[in-house]
Amino acid sequence: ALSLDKLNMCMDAKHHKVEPGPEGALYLQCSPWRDNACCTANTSEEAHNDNSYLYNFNWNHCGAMSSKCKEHFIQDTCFYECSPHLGPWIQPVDQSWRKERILNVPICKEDCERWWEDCKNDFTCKTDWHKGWDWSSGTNKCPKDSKCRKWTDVFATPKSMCEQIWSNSYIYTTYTKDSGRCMQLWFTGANPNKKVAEYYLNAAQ
Ligand code: FOL
Repeated sequence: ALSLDKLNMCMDAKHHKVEPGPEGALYLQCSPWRDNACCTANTSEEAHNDNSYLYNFNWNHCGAMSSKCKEHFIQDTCFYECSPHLGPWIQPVDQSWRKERILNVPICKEDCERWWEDCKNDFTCKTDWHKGWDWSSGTNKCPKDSKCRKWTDVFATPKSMCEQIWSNSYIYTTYTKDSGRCMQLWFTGANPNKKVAEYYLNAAQ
């Protein structure tokens, strides 16, 4: 948070750049952020790997995650690591691995719903993927007191998934991608989220 410009800044977290800026090339699903990004090219490439060095996070903790579901987690990682327009939702946090987090970012209805739809035949053992894993092997495994369950038993609705999975990083909205009132994980061309951040920044005063 070296920058006072809430519309163009990077959070002080594990892999974020100090300031946003252009990256010559970002990898595959992160490429929409290449003109102005908080992630480096290396981070963007790692975002596409299982058990990547970013968080050693194991998507396959209840058997192999389907590729269509994983695609959304890769996109979420790109959004989280690369977005330069999250200023209105950046909060200080007392965690060993980061000093700032995002809280209640309004996610577009379609992005949340497609994510849930594409994961609904997968399995998981936890609602909050930020806390409470067994890390004794170096990667996250389901804790002893948990069981792998159908996605839809763990997350009954798209809203519950989007809000709970990263401990309220997102808030579900009924705004659609064309509304200018919600943040898009999936976009092509110019980043549509700057205008959304501008709206919420002004709405807050
Ligand atoms: N995506 C979004 N949208 N928001 C996020 O906050 C986010 N965070 C991550 C990835 N994508 C995100 C990072 N994920 C641990 C678990 C997950 C993780 C980072 C770290 C972890 O080490 N959990 C420990 C507790 C650590 C602590 O809080 O001190 C655990 O108990 O499982």
